Amino acid sequence: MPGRNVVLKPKPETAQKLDRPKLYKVILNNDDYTPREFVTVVLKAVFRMGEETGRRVMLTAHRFGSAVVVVCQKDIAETKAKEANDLAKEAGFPLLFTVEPEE
Ligand code: TYC
Repeated sequence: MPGRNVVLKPKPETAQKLDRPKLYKVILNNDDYTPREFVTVVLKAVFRMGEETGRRVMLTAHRFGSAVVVVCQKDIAETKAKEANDLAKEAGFPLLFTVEPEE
């Protein structure tokens, strides 16, 4: 019978499960001054969203105060948030993206 003589070795004590990297949220924060269209442009340019998704996320932040843009590894989340904040600063708007750990 195939497989009959297979010996199943127990995992060595030292074999450790690799922890999944902790995930972080990039949060889009609402403000009263940044034009809606500019927020959508930034979401499209930095987070590769299409027009419809960008507008939906922008409107979520506009209506509820904030919106989760993406959940990813810490370094990526921080790089993206900085890129987006830099675009806002360059354009003279107070638009703010923040990063926080996912529960
Ligand atoms: N509230 C802004 C306005 O009315 C638009 C806006 C939406 C700004 C979402 C920031 O994250 C934001 N012009």
